[in-house]
Amino acid sequence: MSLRLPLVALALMALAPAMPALAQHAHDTHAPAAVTIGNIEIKDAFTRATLPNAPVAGGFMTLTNKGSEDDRLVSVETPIARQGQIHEMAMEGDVMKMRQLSDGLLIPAGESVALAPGSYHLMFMGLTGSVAEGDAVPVTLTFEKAGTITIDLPAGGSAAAAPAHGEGH
Ligand SMILES: [Cu+2]
Repeated sequence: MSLRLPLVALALMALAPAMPALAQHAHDTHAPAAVTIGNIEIKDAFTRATLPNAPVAGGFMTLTNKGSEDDRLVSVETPIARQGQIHEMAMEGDVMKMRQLSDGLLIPAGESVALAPGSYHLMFMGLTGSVAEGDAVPVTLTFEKAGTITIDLPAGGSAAAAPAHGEGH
């Protein structure tokens, strides 16, 4: 009995710093936690449901380099597509087009790079099936320095502009 009170007190103290965040995001019961590999933090990852027979799907997330050296996302693979590519949007004449980044995507030291609809994104080429809202699509990311990690991208609706349960948008 004499041990119980101190343990409860410790548990409360441990929880206390997290409580304002919990209260603020009380609705985000399914919020994907940030994932870290090496110095790279991956947050707010998501994909979008595809229309029937769509040939491609996109992948979106925020990558933050917490290290003191630049890193680079160099490749992406997923079992739902024959090939994963890293794309940017760029003007070609008057037309905004997407283009593969053959040298990968630079993530400068200390900075965040957002992969978002209309901007940098992952592109899954040659889908072998369709993506339905609520699916979790496994994606393997390889960084030049941080290494390789597989994460699940939760699928939002076909027009989702942000993770369905993301934070603070
Ligand atoms: Cu693309």
